[in-house]
Amino acid sequence: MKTLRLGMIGYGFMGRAHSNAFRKVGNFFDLDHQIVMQAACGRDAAKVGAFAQRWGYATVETDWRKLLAREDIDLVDICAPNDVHLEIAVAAAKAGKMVMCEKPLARDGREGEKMVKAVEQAGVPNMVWYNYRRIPAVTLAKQLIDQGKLGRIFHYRAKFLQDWTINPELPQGGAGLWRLDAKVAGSGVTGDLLAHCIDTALWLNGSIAKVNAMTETFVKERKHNLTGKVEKVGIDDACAFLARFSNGSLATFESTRYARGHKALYTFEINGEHASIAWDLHDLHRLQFFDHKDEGRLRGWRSIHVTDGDHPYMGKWWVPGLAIGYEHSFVHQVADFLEGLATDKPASPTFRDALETQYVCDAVLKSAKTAKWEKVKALK
Ligand code: SOE
Repeated sequence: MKTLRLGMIGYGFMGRAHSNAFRKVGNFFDLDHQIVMQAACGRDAAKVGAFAQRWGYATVETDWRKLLAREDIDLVDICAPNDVHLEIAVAAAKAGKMVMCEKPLARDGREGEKMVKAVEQAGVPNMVWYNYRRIPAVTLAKQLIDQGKLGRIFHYRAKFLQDWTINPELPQGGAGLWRLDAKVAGSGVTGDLLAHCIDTALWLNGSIAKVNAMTETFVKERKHNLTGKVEKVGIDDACAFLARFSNGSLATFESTRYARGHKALYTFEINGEHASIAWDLHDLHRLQFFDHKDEGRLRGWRSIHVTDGDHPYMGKWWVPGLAIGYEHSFVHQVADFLEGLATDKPASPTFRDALETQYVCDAVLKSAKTAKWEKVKALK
């Protein structure tokens, strides 16, 4: 078995989700590579030290440049805020490291293009963590669509609703709240939440040709944690957009952090000529399926409990009927990345695949400004 020595950059929510995946993957999947938890990197020595101890990293770095200079690191995982993805990824590629990067790839398409160029010129394996693709029910949706069970697709409808920023006293910036700081995050719900919906949509239904969007910033000013001053809020708190896919289907996408009562309600529904499917993150192991080809008297929405041995990924886990959860989507992502290394067929989304999501986000934010339909830049 080959070893793959991991250097993790960042120790927040995603640092934990990814570390958990790297630790578990070898217990459940048959792989050619064994992950070695080699180093954790973060600016706060005490915090990153405690993180490294908890998750089993052998060493600690407080400067990512030092981590990249080390010869005992093969794979770098970027779990730091969006504004440093570009710089770290380009340097990691130049240092010949494999690179995994938390979503969104970058703050915008321009940054994303530089990242794609860097990993492709260096020829290093790369991947972006759009984890929801790898929830078994979502992967099953992909299989059903690819098998032609839905036929021609007419409609795609997606939402990602949260409610954690309604309080106007919530500050922006700094640890945990950089998502509210446009300079760091790039955008608000568009890059943070709709990016997930867009990634899944591109994967399930192909490219998006054009969009027409509206955004709103409900709380215009917030105290900034780093400067201590009340500053203008630059992110979109809510965004809704219409889209036309290249296959002719019509779509609506909506995301907000102001939907009181919803914590992380990601849902999508797809209506095709023969069948429809629907999925809901709050009930993530179920896929709703309606098949018009069923005998008329028995026709109806069926709720498939995606936990059987022949469902995607499920044969690797417990016994039929026992559900898995959110964290497993990350384990699946590592398993697929390693499978991609072993077979030389890179697992998706690579940086280049994820750049397409970035282009859609750019068009959405542009349309919200121009109040016009905007074309999505085509991925080369
Ligand atoms: C924001 O609250 C957030 O944590 C996103 O950043 C994640 O990508 C999403 O999966 C859950 O919500």
